Amino acid sequence: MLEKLVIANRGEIALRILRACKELDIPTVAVHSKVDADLMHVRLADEAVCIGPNPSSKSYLHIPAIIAAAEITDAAAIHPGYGFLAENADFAEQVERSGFVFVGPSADVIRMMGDKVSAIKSMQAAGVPTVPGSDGPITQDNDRTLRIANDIGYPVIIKAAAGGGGRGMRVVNEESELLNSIDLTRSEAMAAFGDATVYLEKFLQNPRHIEIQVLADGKGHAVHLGDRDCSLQRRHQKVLEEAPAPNIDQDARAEVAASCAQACLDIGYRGAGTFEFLYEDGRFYFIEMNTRVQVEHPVTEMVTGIDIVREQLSIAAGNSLSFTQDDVSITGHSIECRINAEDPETFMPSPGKVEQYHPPGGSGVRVDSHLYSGYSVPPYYDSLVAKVITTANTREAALKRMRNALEEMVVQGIRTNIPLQQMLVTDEGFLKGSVNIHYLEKKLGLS
Ligand code: MV4
Repeated sequence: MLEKLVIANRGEIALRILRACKELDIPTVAVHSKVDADLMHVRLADEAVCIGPNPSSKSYLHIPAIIAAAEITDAAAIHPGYGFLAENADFAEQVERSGFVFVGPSADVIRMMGDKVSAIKSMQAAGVPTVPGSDGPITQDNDRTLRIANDIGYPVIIKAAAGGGGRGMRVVNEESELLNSIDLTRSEAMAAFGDATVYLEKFLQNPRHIEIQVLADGKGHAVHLGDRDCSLQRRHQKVLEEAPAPNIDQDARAEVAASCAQACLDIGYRGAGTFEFLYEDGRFYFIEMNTRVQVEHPVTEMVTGIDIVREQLSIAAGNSLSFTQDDVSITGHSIECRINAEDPETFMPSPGKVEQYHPPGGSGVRVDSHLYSGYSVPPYYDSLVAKVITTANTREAALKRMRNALEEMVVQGIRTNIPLQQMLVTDEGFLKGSVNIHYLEKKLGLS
């Protein structure tokens, strides 16, 4: 196993990684900004290094500081968690060049998936279904561009190759708007990413967001761990996720999941990964791949019994996958509610001191959180403070457990979105299953 691990992250995921290390007897190094000295995982880690001031640009995003921390503590590996540097190919490259193991895929694969055009190309080559589109960058040849859009059929969506996660996109409803919209999207992409490359896709009007979790060892073995439904989102921030996705066509599901595992082998994928799809009218359309562990990984863990972070560490240590696809089965249903330090009505961040914290518990209830009574949520970072995950034999029973868990949970001193989550898990449309990506924003717009 790895001899010592730097946890290059903060909050709940840093604690999640620390707990996996403790199970595997891997010594840990917490790296943190000034204000984060009293984070739960910093207290529990074997060693801690302050890597800089509070702004993440000077701490959690500062590559030399993180690599220096690995050097002075004589660590073997670095786990990036999610966000921050997790999908930064240059970081992965510098980590490996400095002689450390990066817990994730190779820098080349991260780079390939970071460029959405090359990601889509590699998926098409591997037999993963994609959205009808330009199959490559839009060129200066406007006649060609107009022809491609006509072939796809309006509405189309223009996306920046360097974008992703909802950044750098524009929907075009008719031909007369196309070329101007491409110019605008190009300028925005250049300003935001330093890369003006854009491509076209058919715009799907009411899809669901379904993703498939994979694990691969980079040694010829890859498995999928089934799907998750992440359609409940607001401004590209997921709010509630579940596994498995309810009401999915069984043949389409099995076929797309198998194609994801195969794609991992084709591209030489190593580690945990997620294939993001839009799902509409019983069909899957690949849009992006995430090369990191995701916030919502626990729902997959709960229905497969597989510890995804433990597997990430094992793969990074050079081990082959210890199980095959036949060993993976989906049992029951799991739901995750993200608890954010934010105003439940305005969604404004609500940092401050947590005067009282009482997590829910009982059978089928898991809470991934770094909170404790007396902890101060700093204003500098993401507002996620807890994930409540409930699991049961059926979706209905998991939802019942979630309603009870949210009722039991106490977070005083700061505002949280618990009231929003309580509304969601009693919402009639959501309870039926299969809401689309616009459902939550529409509901909030009406209320
Ligand atoms: C789309 C789409 C409709 N059609 N692509 C937004 C985030 C990024 N990952 C891709 N996104 C979308 N791509 C086509 N061809 C609609 C979205 C989209 C979306 C996707 C997933 C989850 C939430 C979303 C919210 C708005 C738009």
